[in-house]
Amino acid sequence: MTKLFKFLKPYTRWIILVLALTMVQAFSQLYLPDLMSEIVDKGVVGGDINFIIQTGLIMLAFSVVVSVATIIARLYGAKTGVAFARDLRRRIFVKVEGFSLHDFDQVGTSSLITRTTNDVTQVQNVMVMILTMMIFAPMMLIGGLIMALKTDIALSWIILVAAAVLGVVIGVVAGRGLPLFKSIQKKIDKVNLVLRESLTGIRVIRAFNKEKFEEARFEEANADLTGTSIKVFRIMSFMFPALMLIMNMTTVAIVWFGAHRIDSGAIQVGDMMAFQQYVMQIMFSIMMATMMFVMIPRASASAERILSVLNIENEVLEPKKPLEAKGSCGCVTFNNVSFSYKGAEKPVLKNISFEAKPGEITAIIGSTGSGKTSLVNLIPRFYDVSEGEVLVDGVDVREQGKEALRAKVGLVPQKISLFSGSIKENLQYGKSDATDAEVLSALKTAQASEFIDTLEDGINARVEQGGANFSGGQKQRLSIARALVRKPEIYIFDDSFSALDFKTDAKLRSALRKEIDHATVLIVAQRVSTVMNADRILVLDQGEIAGIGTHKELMKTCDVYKEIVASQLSEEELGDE
Ligand code: TTP
Ligand code: MG
Repeated sequence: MTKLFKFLKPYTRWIILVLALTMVQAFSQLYLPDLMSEIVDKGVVGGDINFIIQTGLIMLAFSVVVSVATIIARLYGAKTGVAFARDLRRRIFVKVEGFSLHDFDQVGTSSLITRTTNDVTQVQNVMVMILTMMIFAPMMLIGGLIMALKTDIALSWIILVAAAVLGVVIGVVAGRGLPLFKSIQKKIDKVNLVLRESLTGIRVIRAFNKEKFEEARFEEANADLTGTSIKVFRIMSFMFPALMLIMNMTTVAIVWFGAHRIDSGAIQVGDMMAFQQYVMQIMFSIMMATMMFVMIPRASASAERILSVLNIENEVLEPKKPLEAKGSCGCVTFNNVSFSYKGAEKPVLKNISFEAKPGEITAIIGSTGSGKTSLVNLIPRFYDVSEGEVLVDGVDVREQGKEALRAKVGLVPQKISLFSGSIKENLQYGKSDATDAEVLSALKTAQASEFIDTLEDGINARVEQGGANFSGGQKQRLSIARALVRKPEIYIFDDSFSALDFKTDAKLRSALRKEIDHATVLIVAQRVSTVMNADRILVLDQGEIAGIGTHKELMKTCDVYKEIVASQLSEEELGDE
């Protein structure tokens, strides 16, 4: 928790203001019982009506000061806490945006969401409490003690007894409640996880008739959270009445023993009343401190969860001095690249060396799981290589600025993601200032014009979240158009033609050839027909290169390739070649 305090720095001025106002508030409140005791002793007992009115007016003025100070202090305390939470959320978001894909897996998406929302709110609430109460309570405690002792030392044993009883009650309650508070956050995570999975997987759940199963799973997580929360509140509900009881017993004790002191002439009636008010202030500040004890551990659990996100060392670091690649032709070179996912036993890619040049199409083919996606993900540096190097324009990708590097790459990922908005907005993800003409031309090359012409709103038609209102092949073409609009030097198509029928596939590739003849093109595919005409075909087999060459060359030399071909093409098609 304390580690998060450094993020409060921009609000130092507000915090100083809150501190100053809290001091005014505390001093005024501590002075009030003193004035009141004078009214009782000198005014009421002495029968001096003018004194009562005068002192009464002073008390009124102090009360107004207290109220105004309290309102302003609370306002700025709350403002600080809320602004602090906003900054935290922003930090987490920016941090997460810079995550490598592996970092995401480490924390989990639903937990990231809980941490950015619920956990930050917990911390915010405590921060507001600290600013509005935590400073006030100790001041009142110490001030109240001094004033009470000044009023009557002989009665002060009552404070000791009351504080001891209070301490025991608080200790018991906090000891039982705190561990539960910590586990609540984890249970919220779990509810979020189940909810998220069932929302995103709703189609599969329906198709497999798993609604009941999912309901049961949600019910379990939900009941777990509810059970723990009820336990916590049950313990806490015991706390308040217990505290009230202690307070009231203390009052009775003061009146009882104070009456004896008055009787023997040791103190006056006003003194006893003032003493009683000071004791109440002391007890009240102890109660406030207790609330903090309850809230802080819960918030620390949240703070830890937030910090663990903020402290993740980004694996894919921005170089200190980014090198500018000389010239920008778009050459991609792999030199002896090996790569393994973190925690995996075997490397996914071993000793990969090849070169993809501008104006050429380099195709990558291989069975599923052979590492094709992993290979192309190394080019925009989603991951860093374990051994060897990946060069773009002759410079290691680790030496280049991430933004500059990625600006050179137009990626059509295997798993397509479209965003909610219009078609045009989605394409402008590739190039933010793309004009309608550019958008239309990219859609034409991607063979998407036909189906877009049938839409009423054309390129302004709506795209639902994740592109849910388009077919698989339509989404692929939109995703291709998004990369085309960018006009990068390097195009990467990761299995981007798989959902297209053969005719559209062929038409699209011939349009691409014309449109992007200057660029470096990498095509990942499963279909031999897609890669046959490439200038260079890379055959991947379990992460290793089984052969490199043109279709003709590979047919002679590479067994793995021959097998793939044999499984796909009929004899006549082969005869054409
Ligand atoms: P991929 O590189 O995804 O294999 P692929 O693209 O050739 O397969 P497909 O044709 O089906 O798209 O995966 C290679 C191996 O790496 C596979 O065993 C799974 C593993 N892997 C991970 O461990 N973590 C990951 O994030 C990915 C993408 C793959
Ligand atoms: Mg793949």
